[in-house]
Amino acid sequence: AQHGGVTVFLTGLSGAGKSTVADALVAELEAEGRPVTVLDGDVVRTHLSSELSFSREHRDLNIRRIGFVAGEVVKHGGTAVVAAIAPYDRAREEARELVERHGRFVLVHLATPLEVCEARDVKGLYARARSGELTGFTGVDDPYEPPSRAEVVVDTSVTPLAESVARIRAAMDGGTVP
Ligand code: GGZ
Repeated sequence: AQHGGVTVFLTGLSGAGKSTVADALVAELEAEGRPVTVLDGDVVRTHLSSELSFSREHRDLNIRRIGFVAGEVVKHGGTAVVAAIAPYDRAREEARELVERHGRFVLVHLATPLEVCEARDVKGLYARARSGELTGFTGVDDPYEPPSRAEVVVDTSVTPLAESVARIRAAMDGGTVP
């Protein structure tokens, strides 16, 4: 299928499955010969936002930077996949505006329940947040605002990975010339 630039923006709590879904989506796109720019929160915070904390101001600045880079990719007809907590609706909508000047924006809310994310606790961060060793952790003592408008909503505790990817692909392809 022919396609213009598009950004898929995965938002959700730590442990919601953002990186897992992003990896599977990226693998599928690359297998089709479609190069992808991946902007994973963890990696961005190492290379592009290393000086930033997890204050609201810094989280918003992080998402603004990601939105700008994604917009540049989309401007040139590329595909960007973002995986970031992005807890504030206004910052996500700002990213949408930066991208939609140049192409399509697909917001995917990974709405996996907090209890499930916490039970997974891949990096032990929820345990550290509950014990008070780590403060300002999203979902524990820092807010997560659910998206006011998301093109796709997926709970990874009930939806199989392949189905999540298929639903995102359908949203990405919607409106393009076959
Ligand atoms: C949330 C935190 C925090 C706090 C460290 N709150 O699951 P992870 O570990 O591997 O990914 C999370 C990552 C969040 O970075 P983002 O750039 O996606 O956040 S934001 O969009 O809000 O800017 C988590 C880890 O960093 N981490 N401290 N206090 N997540």
